[in-house]
Amino acid sequence: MADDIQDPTGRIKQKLVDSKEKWAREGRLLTGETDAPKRRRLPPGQREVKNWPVLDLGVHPNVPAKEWEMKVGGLVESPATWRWDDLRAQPQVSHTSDIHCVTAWSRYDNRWEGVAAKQLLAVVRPKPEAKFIVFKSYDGYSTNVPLAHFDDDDVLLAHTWEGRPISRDHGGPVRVVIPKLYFWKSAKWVRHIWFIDKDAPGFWEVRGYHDLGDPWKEQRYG
Ligand SMILES: Nc1nc2c(c(=O)[nH]1)N[C@H]1C(S)=C(S)[C@@H](COP(=O)(O)O)O[C@H]1N2
Ligand SMILES: [Mo]
Repeated sequence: MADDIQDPTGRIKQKLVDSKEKWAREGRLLTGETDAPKRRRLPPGQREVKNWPVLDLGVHPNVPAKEWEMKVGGLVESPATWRWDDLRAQPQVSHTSDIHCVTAWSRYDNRWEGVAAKQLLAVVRPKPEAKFIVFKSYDGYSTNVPLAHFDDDDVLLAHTWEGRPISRDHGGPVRVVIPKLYFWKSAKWVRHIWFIDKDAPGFWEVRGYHDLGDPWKEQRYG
């Protein structure tokens, strides 16, 4: 497997990328209900689905669990490289949460199992100047979040969904799950977790998507 993350734009579905950039320019799907109360389970402009759509750049990297390797570094006291056995040797947690995709579907009650983000943070210990995280994936995808949004009880490095290993098309063997943000922030096939002091927009963020992506504030586009 190539060691460098390649710019994915040569291999991805360019038409899909173009049409999503167009959506961002036009503000497609925006309702303007930015003050939707949290007591309503469905964020503004979303509809509930019972299936689980697959959304990505069209490249599904084949990363067998035994070959998966994740580097965690940047502004941390104790950089780490986790392979599958290292991940499984960490304390395992289960958490049930809703998925909210920017393309307007939401899926309730997904039971994830994996390692809590808070556990990873306890292991690598971010330095005080670390304020943001960039995730990089085996398909070349990247996405960014403020450290404060990763440091939450419902955030997981997940390997299991509904009691079964996460399938390759949904980002197995290991994906990030950040339920309080739109699902494009949840990197599939996660490969690097990098702690940085200044924000660095990822694949969709540089193509017109919102930098934070809070579904309750309908932060679809930036
Ligand atoms: N590595 C990687 N992660 C990714 C993506 C991607 O293209 N590559 N797409 C994002 C987007 S836009 C969405 S909506 C979700 C979709 O996850 P799913 O296919 O499991 O529903 O993955 C996110 N994580
Ligand atoms: Mo998405």
